[in-house]
Amino acid sequence: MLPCSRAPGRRSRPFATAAALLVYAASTGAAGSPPAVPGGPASGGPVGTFQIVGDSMVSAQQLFVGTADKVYIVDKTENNPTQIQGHPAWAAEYALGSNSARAMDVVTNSFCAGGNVLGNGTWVNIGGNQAVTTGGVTAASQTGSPPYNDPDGGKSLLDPCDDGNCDWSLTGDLATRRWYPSVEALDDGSLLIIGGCEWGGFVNDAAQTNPTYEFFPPRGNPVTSPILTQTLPANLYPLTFLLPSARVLVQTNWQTAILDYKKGTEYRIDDVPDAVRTYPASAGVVMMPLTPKNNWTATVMFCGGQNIASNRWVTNWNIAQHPASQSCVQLTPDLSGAYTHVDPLPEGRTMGNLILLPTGQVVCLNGAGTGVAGYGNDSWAVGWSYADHPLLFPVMFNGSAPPGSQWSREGFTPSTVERMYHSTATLLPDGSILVTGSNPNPDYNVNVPYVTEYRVEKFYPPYFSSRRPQPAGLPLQVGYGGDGFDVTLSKDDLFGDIKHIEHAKVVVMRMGFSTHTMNMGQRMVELESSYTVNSDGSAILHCSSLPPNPAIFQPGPAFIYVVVNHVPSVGIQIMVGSGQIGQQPVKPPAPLPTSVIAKNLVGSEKGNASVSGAWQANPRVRGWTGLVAGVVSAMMALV
Ligand SMILES: *[C@@H]1O[C@H](CO)[C@@H](O)[C@H](O)[C@H]1NC(C)=O
Ligand SMILES: *[C@@H]1O[C@H](CO)[C@@H](O)[C@H](O)[C@H]1NC(C)=O
Ligand SMILES: *[C@@H]1O[C@H](CO)[C@@H](O)[C@H](O)[C@H]1NC(C)=O
Ligand SMILES: *[C@@H]1O[C@H](CO)[C@@H](O)[C@H](O)[C@H]1NC(C)=O
Ligand SMILES: *[C@@H]1O[C@H](CO)[C@@H](O)[C@H](O)[C@H]1NC(C)=O
Ligand SMILES: [Cu+2]
Repeated sequence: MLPCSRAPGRRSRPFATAAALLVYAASTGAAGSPPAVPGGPASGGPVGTFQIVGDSMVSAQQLFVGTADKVYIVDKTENNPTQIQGHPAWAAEYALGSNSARAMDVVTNSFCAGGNVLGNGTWVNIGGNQAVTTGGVTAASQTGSPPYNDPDGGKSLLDPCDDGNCDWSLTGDLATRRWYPSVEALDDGSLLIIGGCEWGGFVNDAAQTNPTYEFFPPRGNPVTSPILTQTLPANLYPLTFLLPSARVLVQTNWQTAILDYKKGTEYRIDDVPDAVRTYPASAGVVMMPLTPKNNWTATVMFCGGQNIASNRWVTNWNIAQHPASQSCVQLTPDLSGAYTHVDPLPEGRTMGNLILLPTGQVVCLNGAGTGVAGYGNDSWAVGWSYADHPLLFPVMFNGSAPPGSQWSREGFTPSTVERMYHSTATLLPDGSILVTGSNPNPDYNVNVPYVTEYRVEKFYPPYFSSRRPQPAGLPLQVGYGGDGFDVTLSKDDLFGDIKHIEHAKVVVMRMGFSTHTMNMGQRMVELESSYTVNSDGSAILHCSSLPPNPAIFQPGPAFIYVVVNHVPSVGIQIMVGSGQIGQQPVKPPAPLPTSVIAKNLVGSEKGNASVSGAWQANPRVRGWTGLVAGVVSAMMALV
């Protein structure tokens, strides 16, 4: 079986040579100016459909939403027809407003890099492959030689921007070479960089594994992570999540550990059941919403993947036709080391991204029914692809629904574009899902069953049939504890019915860095809130800041949405925390006012049974014990 990128002559360099950190010279840190109508209208295609909206210019192996209008796309070194600086382009800036792309110069080979955003707003692309020539074969020169002139990216740290002409730049070196590293943001806005191998390949092996973690900004020598020394070969791109306890969940191959990176210690919890979830088995993985109701406790969900024993990854058998797993499991590591099953996927899936919506539902899309990530020239490969039977139908998970009905594709229609290895997906500010990429080939190739794909699609979740709430008063910065803020919702924003205030919520979301079926950093927190309903049927949502713990939601850029009646506003970009890397200011949360409803609406048709019946059950309203009479008297003072 051939490696993901063939690299004859690999290991020609010693272990400790440089890997680059590329930074997109980005000023993405500052929150941009808000749109004229905060959270303005959204437009899209019919609900539940995919629409092809543009061309990515390069193959979208990695991407992230950098600003309200710009998605940054990063490819590997390959022969894309678009040229820049005398070589093919391997990166692009995609403008959502105009659905147009601009080529960018990415300065090292970012093949199978990881990425995430720092607490100061700078996005970093980390690690990569050696310089290559045609067909992904290692180049003669590691500092750049024709035809691709692509310096070694093994230690690259790259960073982007939004001024319309900036490029990626090299901001530093890692201590060790990393291909397929994972990158997790920490509670001080710095990054944990973990795992990978030195020279690439389909799976890891003892001769080139890098079973360590390091930090950016650097904090000294890499530290060995025992789980990474015990999980060969399917332990590239370990699945990592910072937990509210400020420890990191590390799931890789069949094993699971909790890493206390502050102490340099880790311990094991249960093995994951049913299937390998890491690359190349490539399950979908997502942290479920952190909410007041669940006390901001983290539950991570893993869906799909492949049931393949560790000794079967390097034998030559037709892995491309091996059926993928349907299993879907959850883990709440700060409470328990045991996995629990939720409803299985309707069909087995490998490489199915799990994308969180502002409503708290999760959409699974992309991927295939058989095989795994990776590619090679094996006789059984489909073209070069190690996966087959593309799955074009998205499916949505509703964690509140009873067992047996958690997954649904009601009202959805399938895509027409196959999204195999090296495809990507991300939530957009308007609540649609951007889907692009797919290139299970060593170089640009349109003469195979699974081609190098440039088509960009959007998928429109159910709320695209509704008018969007247009909240006023959303902040551009949200801190940890201290004073909150008030958001005004018009009667129209409440869909003309004050009963919708009861479940209205404000959520802070980070879309993450999408690559290899992961969205590194993807996370959503619901803020605590209470409300005042005015006599004219409009309302004010009183919102707390984020909980006073940056490990619940790391500092850095994010998007904020107001969700009413299962319909989100259009998200606006905010800065979470101080905007600086370092210990974040944390204050005790200011108490929220008691929820009140204007007297004229209490007992009215709309404010009557539907609202009053729910008051006492509302877990978000601190200290609320009053009955209707109490509410009415409190209202007198306010309205
Ligand atoms: C964020 O911090 C990194 C690491 O110190 C630095 O390279 C980058 O320039 C900083 N970005 C901003 C916007 O200050
Ligand atoms: C919520 O979680 C915090 C720790 O993050 C804990 O101290 C507190 O007791 C929990 N509250 C409840 C009601 O479980
Ligand atoms: C597959 O790749 C190997 C290693 O590069 C090469 O030796 C072999 O000739 C290739 N086989 C085919 C059928 O292309
Ligand atoms: C999710 O499930 C709950 C419980 O069945 C239901 O009330 C709610 O409407 C569902 N949400 C969506 C968006 O389907
Ligand atoms: C309000 O609720 C009461 C008690 O359930 C009911 O008798 C009354 O008809 C309701 N009023 C309106 C306007 O619906
Ligand atoms: Cu890859």
